[in-house]
Amino acid sequence: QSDIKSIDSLPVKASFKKRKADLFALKRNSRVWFRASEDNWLLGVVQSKTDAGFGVCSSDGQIFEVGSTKILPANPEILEGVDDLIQLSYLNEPAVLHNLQYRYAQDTIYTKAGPVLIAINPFKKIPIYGPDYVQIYRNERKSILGPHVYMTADSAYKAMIEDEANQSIIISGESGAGKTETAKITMQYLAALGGGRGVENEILQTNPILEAFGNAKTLRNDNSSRFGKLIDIYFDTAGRICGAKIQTYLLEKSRVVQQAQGERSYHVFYQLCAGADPALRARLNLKAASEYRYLNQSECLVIDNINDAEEFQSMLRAMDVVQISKMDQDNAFSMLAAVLWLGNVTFSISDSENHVIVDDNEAIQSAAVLLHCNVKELMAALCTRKIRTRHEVIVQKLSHTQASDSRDALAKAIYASLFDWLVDGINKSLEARKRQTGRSISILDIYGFESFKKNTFEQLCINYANERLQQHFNRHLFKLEQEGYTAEGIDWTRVDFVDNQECLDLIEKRPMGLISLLDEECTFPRATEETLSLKLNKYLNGNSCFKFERGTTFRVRHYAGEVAYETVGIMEKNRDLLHADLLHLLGSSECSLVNSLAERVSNGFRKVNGMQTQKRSVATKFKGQLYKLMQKLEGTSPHFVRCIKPNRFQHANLYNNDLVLQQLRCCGVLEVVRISRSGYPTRYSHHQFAIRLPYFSHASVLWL
Ligand code: AOV
Ligand code: MG
Repeated sequence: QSDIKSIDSLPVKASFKKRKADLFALKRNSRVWFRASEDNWLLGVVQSKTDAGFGVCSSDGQIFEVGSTKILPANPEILEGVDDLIQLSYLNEPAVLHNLQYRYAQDTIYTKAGPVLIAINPFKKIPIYGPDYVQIYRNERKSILGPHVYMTADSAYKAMIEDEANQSIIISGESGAGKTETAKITMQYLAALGGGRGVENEILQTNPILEAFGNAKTLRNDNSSRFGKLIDIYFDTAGRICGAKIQTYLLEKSRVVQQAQGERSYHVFYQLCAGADPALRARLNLKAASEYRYLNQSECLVIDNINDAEEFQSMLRAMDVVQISKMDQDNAFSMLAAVLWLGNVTFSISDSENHVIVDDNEAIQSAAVLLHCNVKELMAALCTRKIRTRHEVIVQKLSHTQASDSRDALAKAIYASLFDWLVDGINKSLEARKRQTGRSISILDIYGFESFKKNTFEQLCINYANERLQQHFNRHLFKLEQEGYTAEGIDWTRVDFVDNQECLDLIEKRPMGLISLLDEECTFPRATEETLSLKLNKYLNGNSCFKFERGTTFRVRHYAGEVAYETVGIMEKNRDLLHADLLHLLGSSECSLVNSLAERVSNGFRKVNGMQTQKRSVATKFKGQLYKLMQKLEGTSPHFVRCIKPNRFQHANLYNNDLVLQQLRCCGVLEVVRISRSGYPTRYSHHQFAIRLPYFSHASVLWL
């Protein structure tokens, strides 16, 4: 973290001058923050000025000698726990932290930071949601209650109607900080505006479905989103919701076949195993979750306080509401069971060259039945590979590793295409039915920044997405704001901020960025993790955001901290190959869902030498998706919500100052407060202003 600039140094010159003036103003009995030890700030009262600094009395009556670099003015008591950090007279780190902690201790989890809403995860139910609260925020009595996501949702709604412009609510924060919950609360508010019974309810019910299929327990969050999601909510001329559309981003498919110890695969598998009724169980030949290797390998089958069987019932009800037919539901469950049985498929060595054959057992039989394909053909497709030369077709036998990989590739392809199929089905149901105004509010909830002990391709993609989002935040709140002042010739002291362009360049610049180099290496059949590491080291070592560590590890300095990535498995995940034989097999299935899944998979592929190769690598495709996402967001008026995680243990009533500070520092919220405080609260062109005049409140008109 040492590389990330402390807010006290921003902006360098102004703050230095201001600091000196602040210190000079400290008198006997001034309230101050002083640093008793590293990063531990205490509140005290100045007793005396000394040559070296100050004599300070702490709140428990102890006297400290404090050097002048370790003391900061504290806000008067009357400013204790203000609604908006802008109101603080002194905007130093201890003051901001104290204000947030003071509020958090009273279960006031929302605080404004200028234009940004800060939401600190309470990790417990707080009674500030539901119809009564919706009414309050809707009826403009929000000033009684203070900041809330309802307030943000309401501002977006009003701005959409009044300015006739599309809006976006962009929710960011680390993994486990509360983005998905916040997104749901926002959706609830917007749904409540329309009465909440028709399409509004369908929109809300997409959440339990998508969470079942796209969320999983990780070491950071019991309900971690493993895909990104943008939902556009459309409104009709009466200002009511008339439909919605969901776009998803890069699902972490490796999780289907492998998870870190203590993590789980997607919730829906455990839900199905625990909650299926006897008839479904019999049809799928379903066993307990502990019987499936894809689920038992990580030694974590249950989540505290979660009943998978009950969740399954809620999910079924949600599928009914969203009008996914019973037949489609049944077919989807067959696919899930097929994936689980595939995971139990085993191989035995069949000859002296260590080639394998598939063991003929319950696993392969069940998988074939569920996929509606011929078991002999499935066995052949898993342990051999047909290679077509110009004159003949050669059947190549596979080694144990190759066969296991092709089995896992099949399972991943089925699951990922099932997920896309489900999203398409949901979108069909949500299609706008009434006449639209073309106006929408989009809510963005992606996977948050992640740093584990071991990080690989998935974390690189997730953190890259967060890096992009951070730039969008910076652009809006710093660049555009300051450019606006400069363009209008307004006298203005620049506020510096931590620009993350360099890190983005490192990842996406062509031809020498991480993604380009990775893609290039992926085209060499003989490339290994070592050759990839060498290549990255050769071309990227000069970049200040990149550090080659040793062997197959490299480090990237992200805006939110440094992360060590391993190249192990990165190329396979980026290539994401599925052998043509397996694809043919799915295509030949008698089940229309399996056929359509095969079609989805093959759309992303092209054929090279009998091998299905991705048209574009996974990372490049993701880059394109993110680019489109940003373009779309650029066309909306953004509302930012920053979720903050108060502790690493998902515990209620536990507030770790350092952790909060680190998140505030790296996301630039404090600089935003500085800018907004010195900037102008509203800006309109003369023309806009003249048109909007009737909307202005009395106060604004008087001011005019
Ligand atoms: P995330 O979306 O930011 O992480 P979640 O929204 O899943 O985080 O929140 C994690 C957990 O925190 C939830 O399961 C709740 O238990 C709790 N929580 C969050 N917000 C609230 C709230 N407003 N009230 C009560 N509990 C809350 V990730 O998807 O891992 O980046 O990928
Ligand atoms: Mg989430």
